[in-house]
Amino acid sequence: RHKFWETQPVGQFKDVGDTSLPDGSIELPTPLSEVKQEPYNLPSPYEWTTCDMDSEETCTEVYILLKNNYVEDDENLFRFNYSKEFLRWALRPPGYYKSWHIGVRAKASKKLVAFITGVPARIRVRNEIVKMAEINFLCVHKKLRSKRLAPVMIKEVTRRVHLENIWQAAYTAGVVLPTPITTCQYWHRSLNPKKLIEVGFSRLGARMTMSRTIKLYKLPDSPVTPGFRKMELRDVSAVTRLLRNYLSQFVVSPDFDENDVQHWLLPTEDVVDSYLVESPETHDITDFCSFYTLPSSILGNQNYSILKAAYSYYNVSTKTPLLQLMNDALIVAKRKDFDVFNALDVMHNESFLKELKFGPGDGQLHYYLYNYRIRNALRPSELGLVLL
Ligand code: YNC
Ligand code: MG
Repeated sequence: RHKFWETQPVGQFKDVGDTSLPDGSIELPTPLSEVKQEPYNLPSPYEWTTCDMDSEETCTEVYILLKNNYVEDDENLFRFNYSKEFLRWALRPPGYYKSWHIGVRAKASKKLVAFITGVPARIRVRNEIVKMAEINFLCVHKKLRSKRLAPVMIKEVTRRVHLENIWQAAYTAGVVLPTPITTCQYWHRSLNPKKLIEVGFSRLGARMTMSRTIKLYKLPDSPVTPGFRKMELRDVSAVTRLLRNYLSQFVVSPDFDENDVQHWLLPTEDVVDSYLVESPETHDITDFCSFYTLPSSILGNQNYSILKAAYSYYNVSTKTPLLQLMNDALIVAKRKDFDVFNALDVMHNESFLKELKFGPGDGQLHYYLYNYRIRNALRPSELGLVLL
């Protein structure tokens, strides 16, 4: 069934429910001298390239490849349109390896036709902190699909991760592979319902008019929580403490230090937004919320070409009710002109989705670990990890 994945150190479907297999590494690391030193072979018209994301020209090539060939929804109405700034942010976290930003070019034209990336991360699984690669942006040009290029790209990124003495990875996909650690659902909160309906993202509810729908999703002009403000550089240590403490309750989560928080959560214009609640009395940082900016191209609509979407990232409430905190996040996202606010049913998100008028999406997001077995799949609420 899965000619490639059956050969890989991942939980296999045949082993689901087998309690004799231990949790943790599936294969032991090999000495670095035994890691294959040369790249895997590509079909002869193609060659490997390492993509230098500092280069404006290379970043533009990657941007264009993904803009035209990356993930679409089931009905092919929308395609992710990650911005160049976003790609630079996503691919250059603390300690990143340029060698993990892997492209494939046509030898003749030098055109970029495929891409896959990894970035390093420390991921905690129960009590163990594991150095991993987060694998993302696997993309093969539409004209080169179904030629088994993806397995070669996955093997090559694996080889380059092994060369850095890292033996585990985390990734998400919309497709079912052997075997998910959990399966999540996206929920969508309309901010601009008229546009969402016009472009086919959502439908007018039964017995609803457009004006009733607009009224249903109306939000206040500004956040209601006293002390709610944008995160700043001076907040990094307080946010790190708050977030580390919060994430420790989940079975799988990133192990963020201050450098990671500065990179992943300090606001970057049109990439990531973070807000916190500073107690007006004690000046303690008690609550935190964040979202990233990921527009989608709208395929074949006369009036609109871009859907501006915010994606819930990491949120922590200790004093402000999570419902109120997330409503304030919706308010600032609306003020920033987002059309929709998306959230997975991970962490404590279930507790606000229905009340804040999110609706369930179609399509699921499966989370995977490479070379790390977890015997029993998690509930989405046990997962404290959001990948981009
Ligand atoms: C996928 N998304 O099952 P079997 S997500 C992993 N992730 O293998 P071919 C995938 N594997 O079943 P195509 C996959 N999609 O025979 C397909 N596969 O064992 C498997 N789409 O290869 C598939 N981006 O080259 C099958 O297929 C084999 O030409 C078939 O290429 C696939 O970034 C793809 O959705 C996805 O660009 C590149 O369809 C192409 O169809 C495409 O014949 C649109 O491949 C964009 C899209 C995927 C987004 C993502 C995470 C990727 C994770 C990869 C796995 C990482 C493992 C860990 C490595 C480091 C380890 C260490 C240490
Ligand atoms: Mg292919």
